[in-house]
Formats: sequence, structure tokens, C-alpha cells
Amino acid sequence: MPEFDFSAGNARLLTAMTKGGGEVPFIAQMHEFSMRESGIPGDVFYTDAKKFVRGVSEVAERFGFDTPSFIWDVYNVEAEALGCPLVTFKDMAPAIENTTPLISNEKELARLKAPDPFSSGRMPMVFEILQEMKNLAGMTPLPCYCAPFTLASHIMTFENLIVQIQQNPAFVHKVMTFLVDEVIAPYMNALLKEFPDAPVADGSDAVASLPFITQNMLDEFALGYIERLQQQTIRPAICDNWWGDSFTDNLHGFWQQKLRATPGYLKVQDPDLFKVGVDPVIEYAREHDLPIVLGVDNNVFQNGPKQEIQMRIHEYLEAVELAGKGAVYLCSLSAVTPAENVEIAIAAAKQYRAGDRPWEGVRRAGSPDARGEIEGKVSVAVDAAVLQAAAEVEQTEESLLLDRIFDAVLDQEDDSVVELVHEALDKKMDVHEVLDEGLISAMDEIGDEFSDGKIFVPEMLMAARAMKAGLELIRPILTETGAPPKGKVMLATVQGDVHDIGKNLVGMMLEGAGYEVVDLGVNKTPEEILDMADKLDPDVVGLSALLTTSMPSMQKTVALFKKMQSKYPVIVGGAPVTVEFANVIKADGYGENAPHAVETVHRLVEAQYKLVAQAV
Ligand code: B1M
Repeated sequence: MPEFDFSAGNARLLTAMTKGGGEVPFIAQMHEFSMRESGIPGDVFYTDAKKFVRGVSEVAERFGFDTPSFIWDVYNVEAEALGCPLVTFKDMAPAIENTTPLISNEKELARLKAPDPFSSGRMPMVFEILQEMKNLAGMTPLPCYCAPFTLASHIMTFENLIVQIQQNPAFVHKVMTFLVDEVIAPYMNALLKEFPDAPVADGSDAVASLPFITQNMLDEFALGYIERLQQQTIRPAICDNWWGDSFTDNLHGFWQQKLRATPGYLKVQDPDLFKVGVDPVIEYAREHDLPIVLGVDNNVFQNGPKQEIQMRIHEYLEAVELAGKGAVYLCSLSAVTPAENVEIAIAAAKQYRAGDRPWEGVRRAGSPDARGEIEGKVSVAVDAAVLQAAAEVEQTEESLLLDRIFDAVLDQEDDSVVELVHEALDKKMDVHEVLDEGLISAMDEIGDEFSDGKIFVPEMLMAARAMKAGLELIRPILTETGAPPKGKVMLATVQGDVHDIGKNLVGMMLEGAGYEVVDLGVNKTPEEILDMADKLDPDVVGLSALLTTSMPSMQKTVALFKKMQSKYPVIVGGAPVTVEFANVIKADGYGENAPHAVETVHRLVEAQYKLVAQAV
């Protein structure tokens, strides 16, 4: 008899997912929260299978979860086994340091050794975790893997992966084939053989989500390789965690893609679920007779308030009930989630089950407010005569060339940008004009299109590279003529956080706007950031955080800058960072997205110049 008994919860989950009709279960990704609650430091918790399983089981039992999810830091295991450096923390889950690529070309790929599932990195620990799950908690083992696309992004870095997809897709296909055939499939098959009762291998694929990649890339480079994996594993391999439902204009097409990776059920999670609403999911589930898994954002549990947690849980439980089959999923309870908020969530689920439903029928998800559209867009009616006059402005040869540079950046054509900028320089055109009206104004347009959701991250990234190719030709002339850049910005992702896709985009947009950018990378301590600021003397320091767990580190960094009376203005940004948080921690500025970050930097740099001018 196992020490922990989750059999009732497991039976409820099985019924809910197959037949429906009973109480809707709620499950949680809870490893980090369990680490904090069990008081075991991260570097021990994530390396000692026994402590890990006991910690999660005790916390699940203490808080009254239906059944625990024993998923570990699943994105890291294969990458670590391949040789990517792993950073450990006392107060959070480990992470792959993903700023330096492990492989960039065919030669490096050829040298990469396939890991041995029984001895490489922490792969053996995963065998132990699954065994402990059976022994201690009576749970069916679930081998989990990092899906090929996210793994490729770990070993190549996200930017290189996107660039290679555009420029050398054959190489990316070789990388993906290697990762499936020689890394993930052998690892999963070893686990599936060792645990014959494990029903499936379950994948996670955060990076293969919209708008970080396009739906076409998803098909060819992510889904295609999950399907390849499915052909090689001895039992089914599924992968159920792509985001991006709120970014596609073909929701059903996106869900069909999801179902190819996870044929048994449809999972939709916040923040997308809150934006698209539960009704389309219910309708789709009924039409296709599918169980659904609805995910509540960690930020809700992190920030509350109480009623927000209760209402979200009730709304999603009701949606699953209406759909017929499925479960509610609490996404990633982090190490800084207040225990009290988790108690509120569980009490809310129990209250719903007991029939106490004060918000029955209330639909907040999918409302204009949830989609952030409350302010609405003011369309400016432009006088037709003004448009006519603008069209009639004489197009000189030079203005036509500037237009072509602008278009080439928008079309992400590095070679054309280089050719056209050369042409402009040969014609002795004013370099400032080429920079401002050709390159920078194109990046402004790209920024607007990204903010409006018209283009995705890869298009923005490739346009920024095209702009940069032109900038490289102009930079030496600007330096020679003594024209300074608009200013210097130093960027870093704060301690404990290795998310860098957003920060890198901010950097590219700033370069596109004429700033010199120095990027310190990820996981930087407050002291490292201040030291480097003193060395580099930037006009603005920019901090990025994607985790609620790393927001305190952002706060500490700003506090250190203030304490040391540093002269550098600090701006902050990243998905969980709000303008309110920026105010509370006394940051000097905030950027909601990359284009806004550029505007904030403009404002701060202009303000500094004004101060200097006044002083003179
Ligand atoms: Co992570 N991850 N992740 N992840 N990941 C999130 C952020 C998460 C919301 C997913 C979830 O569970 N719901 C969640 C955080 C929950 C929370 O704390 N609230 C999470 C978690 C928990 C984790 C891990 C713990 C693993 C796990 O899932 N359990 C682990 C932690 C590692 C660590 O950092 N210590 C982890 C790991 C990873 C990967 C390595 C797999 C990968 C990162 C790869 C990389 O960055 N190189 C990854 C990814 C890709 C994501 C999601 C899917 C996407 C994040 C992203 O790149 N967005 C994310 C879920 C989601 O958002 N759907 C998730 C794209 C980017 C363009 O947006 O960074 O917001 P963003 O940048 C925007 C703005 O925010 C702004 O401008 C950018 C462009 O407009 N901005 C700034 C950003 N920085 C700015 C700075 C500024 C101004 C504006 O001024 C200086």
C-alpha cells in the first residue's frame, strides 16, 4: 500500500476525461510551489528523486489537490544531457542557460553525441522519479519530454533557430531529425520499456507557440517532428501545451494542429483562453465529442485578488461541465505563489462542487475587457484632399530609393537592403536620411504591425536583422562624421530568469531606432547589473522578467540602483510586469512591448538631454 493515497482523485480524473458526468477535477503543475512549501532548496529538490516525489506528494495531500502532477523541470533534462549548461537556484527550478548556442552549423551537429538515457545528466533521475511515484504515491508513471522544437531552441538559441529556418531549412531539418531519432525517441522508449504501465509519453513545447513562431512553422518544424516521434515510440507520444490561440485568425485550424499532437483531448490555457473565451472551446468540444483541459494562469494565483481566483475557477469548472468531459488545470504554481491563494483556489473548486455557484453563467473570458479592447482604437478620419496632396508629392529618385529600402526591411530581405543602402551611399545621399527615413521608419512600421498583432515574432526578428544589415554599412560613416548614436542602452534579464526572446526583440527594436545596445544576457544579479552600468555608462538600463518568481529580483535591482544613488534611469518590462508594478518598485519607466520600450527610452534620453542643456 503506498504511503500517499491519491486513488480517489486519480479515478475522478480518469472518469472525467473518458466518460464525464462526475465532478470536474482540477490538476496542477506544482513542482516549484512544492519545493518552496517543503522547505527544500532547489539544487537539492531537483536532483534528489526521493525528496522530489515526497515533497510534491506531501504538498498535494496537505492542500487537498485531487491528484498531484509530478512533472519536474521538464524542459531541461535532454538539453542538459546533450551538454547545455544548467543553472541551479536555491529558491526556484533550474534552467538552461540558453544564450550561447551549443551548435550553429553542420560540423557542430555532427560532433554532438547522443545522450545515454541510463547515464547522461539527470536522465537516470527521471527513472527514479517515476519509480518513486509508483512506490510512494501509487501513481501511474508518466514519462515526460521536452519536444523537439523547444529542445532545438535550447541547443541553437531561439534567434538562430528562426534565422536558420528562413535561411537554411535543410540544416534545421537535420537538427530536428537528430533530436527525435537519437535523443528523444531512445530516451522515451527506455522509460516506456522500464514502465510498461505508463500509457503515453507526454511532451511540452513552450517555444513552438504563436506568436513566437508562425502557424506554418508550427506545422513543418514542430508538429512534423512530433509526428515523427509518434512513429518511433513504442506507445503513443503526445504533446499538449502550445499557446497562441488568441493570435490566430484560424482557431479551428490551430486546434486541429493541437489535436494531431494530442489526439485524445483539447487543451486551451491562459492567457489565450481568457482572451478567446470558453464558449468557442465548449462548442468545439461538443461538436467533436472531445474532453477539454482548461488552464488557469499562474498570475491569477500569484496576484489574486481572492474574487478573481474564485471567479476564474468557477467559470472554467462550469465550462468543462458544459462541454461534458475534461478537467481544469492550474498552470505552473510557482515558488512565489502565496499558499493562501492556492487554498482559496481549492476552496473555490470545492464550493463549486458543493453546488454553491454565485457566478453561475457569468462569462468574463472572451469579453472585450479580457481581450484588452476596452479602450478601443480611435480611427482618425483623414481628409481625402490631404491624401490626394500627399500622393501627388513629386517622387524624386532619392525618395524612391528610400522607399525601396523601407520596403526591403519590411519584406525582411537582407541582401536587397544591403544592395540598396550601397546604392544610396554611392549616390552620396545623406546617411542620416537613409537611416531615419529608410531603416528606422521601417522598424517603426514593423513595431506598429507587431503591436497590432498583424505580424508575429519571426517576421519582426527577420526585419530587425535586415535593418541591422543596412545599419552595419552606415555605422562606420556615422562614426567617421562624429555623429553619435541616439544613446546607449544596457539590457539584462534579471536573476533567476532565462527568458530572453522578448528582451532580444526590445534590443533589436532599439538598434533599429538608432541606439547602441549592450546586452548582458540572462540571469544577472542586481550587483552584476549595477557593476556593468558603472563600467559602460549607458543612458538607460533596461530589465526584463518573464517569471513572477524573478520579479522580486527586478525589484531588488531597481532598489540597489536607487540605494547607490546611481544616475542611470532603469526601465522594466516583460509579460508579468505591469505599469503598476513598475511604479511600486520605483522604476523610471515601463515598456509594455518592444515598440513601447523604444518610446520610453526616447522619452528618458530626451529628458536627460534637456537636463544637460539646462545645466549648461
Ligand atoms: Co517559460 N514560462 N518557463 N519558457 N515560457 C512562461 C513565461 C509562463 C507564463 C508559461 C506558463 O506556465 N504559463 C511561465 C511563467 C509563469 C509565471 O511566472 N507567471 C513560465 C515558466 C513557469 C517557465 C519554467 C519555470 C518552466 C515551466 O514552464 N514550468 C522555466 C523557467 C526558466 C527560468 O527562466 N528560470 C521556463 C522555461 C522556458 C523555456 C526555456 C522553455 C522558454 C524560454 C526560451 C527563451 O526565452 N530563450 C519558455 C517560453 C518560450 C515561455 C513562453 C511560452 C513564451 C515566453 C516568450 O518568449 N514570449 C511563456 C508562456 C507564454 O507567454 N505564452 C512562458 C515571447 C516574447 C516576445 O514575449 O518575453 O513577454 P515577452 O516580451 C515582450 C514584452 O513582455 C516586452 O516586449 C516583448 C516584445 O513585445 N518586454 C519588455 C520583454 N522584456 C522587456 C523589457 C523592457 C520592455 C518590454 O524594458 C527593458
